Amino acid sequence: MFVDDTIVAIATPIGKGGIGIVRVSGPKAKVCASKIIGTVPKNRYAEYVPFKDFDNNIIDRGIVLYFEGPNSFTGEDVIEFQAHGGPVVLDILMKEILKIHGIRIAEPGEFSKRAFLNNKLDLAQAEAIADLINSNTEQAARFAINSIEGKFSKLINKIVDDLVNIRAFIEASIDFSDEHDIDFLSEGKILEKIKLLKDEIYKIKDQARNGSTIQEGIKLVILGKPNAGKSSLLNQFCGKDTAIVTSIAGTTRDILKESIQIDGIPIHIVDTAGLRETKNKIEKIGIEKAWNEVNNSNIIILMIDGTVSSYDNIEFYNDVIERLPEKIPLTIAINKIDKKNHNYTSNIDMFRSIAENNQSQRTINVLSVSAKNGIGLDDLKATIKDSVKFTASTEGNFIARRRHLDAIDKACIHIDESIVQLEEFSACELVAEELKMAQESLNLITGKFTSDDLLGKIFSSFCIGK
Ligand SMILES: Nc1nc2c(ncn2[C@@H]2O[C@H](COP(=O)(O)OP(=O)(O)OP(=O)(O)O)[C@@H](O)[C@H]2O)c(=O)[nH]1
Ligand SMILES: [Mg+2]
Repeated sequence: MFVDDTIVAIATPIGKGGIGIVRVSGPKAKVCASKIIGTVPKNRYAEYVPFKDFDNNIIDRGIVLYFEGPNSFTGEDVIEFQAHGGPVVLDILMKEILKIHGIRIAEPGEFSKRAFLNNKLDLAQAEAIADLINSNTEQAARFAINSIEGKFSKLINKIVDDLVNIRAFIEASIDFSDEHDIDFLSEGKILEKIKLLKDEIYKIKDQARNGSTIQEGIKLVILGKPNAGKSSLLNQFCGKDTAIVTSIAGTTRDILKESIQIDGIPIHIVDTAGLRETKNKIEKIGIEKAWNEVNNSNIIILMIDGTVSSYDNIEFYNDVIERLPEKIPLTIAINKIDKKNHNYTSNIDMFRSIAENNQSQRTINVLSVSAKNGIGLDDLKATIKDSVKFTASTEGNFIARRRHLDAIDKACIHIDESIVQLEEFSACELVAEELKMAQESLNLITGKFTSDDLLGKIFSSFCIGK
């Protein structure tokens, strides 16, 4: 990549600290070193020197590091000044550097973007840097470093290579089918290869789902009738009184959100207004908001008050279930077990029987809890973890984003379709076309062919100086 301008930014966080780093990358890096320390330092050696302004006054004294391109993070000449970590001293240093013609302040993520454009890392690796910096759990950080090290990209590149080979094989068999006796397709070799590839990509898909769960977390929405104990459950989950809890039906109106972790998985819990027919304008809006939260959730907990008659509860359940998307796993929590109410057993029996006779695609779990006293909370957590199909393994973990999952999903669809075309219609051209589309989709992950728009979107979410 050819760039004219040199960029500079403070790479350490804003605030006071022992050390603050100002990083410069681009063709003027050496000029910058000459202006600030009077010389170009030796490549890859740490030197303790005074940093000076244009009038030769010492601004600070610190370590300077020079990384000659292309052996630097960005692939360009890079100079790093490690000064004392005070906002004012770093500001003075920045001001002096910005006096040099051709040097400007870096945009967010611009160092990483240059590293990507200079082929120092691919897009999945660059994104993983931001994910490592932003990780909130140890597991997320460990997954992210694996992606930076190229674990994810390697798997994707292997599939892409295989796709290229199979396509070449098919095209050869189309081109030479008249001249040669060997018919690759009828020998089943290609089908075998594609099926192997399919197994591999589905495995990667599971791993990527784990990676995205760790990165983005899962959204859990608590639904139920007024007074069922939804807010009590939210409070119990996060260990504090986030929500107001009263015995007045219709206490919660607004959506309340809290994030917790279950074994390192971020869970974003949403407490909602109790669902019922109401004329109250405020409550109505609250109920509408509750339904809006449902569609993009990963899990729903339906809170049922076990002390209410099962007749009332089934009526409510039948109304609600119609509106819940089948793909979202449902956990029915029968609450207030501590009350030892005579209705409790019939509620449990009824909902267990619903779960056992469930004919739909939906996963349904039924649990006994007391939101007030925390009874059954561990079982509830285990069920949540099971529902998202998260399987932590010691190897093969990497961080992934929604966009990576979408690309893999798309590739899977094309690979499945290629098998159909081959098995049912022996349509070689269409098989090749499907495989090509699978390949293109996977290339989006590593950024082999990526639009400027997407790059802009990805890198602008990075922090400044990275
Ligand atoms: N004994 C007992 N009482 C509970 C339990 N869970 C909730 N409650 C009580 O039930 C009442 C309603 O609890 P909330 O948590 O406010 O119920 P909610 O579903 O959020 O209600 P709305 O916000 O009105 O929709 C309160 O008086 C709680 O103390 C429980 O497990 N056992
Ligand atoms: Mg509530």
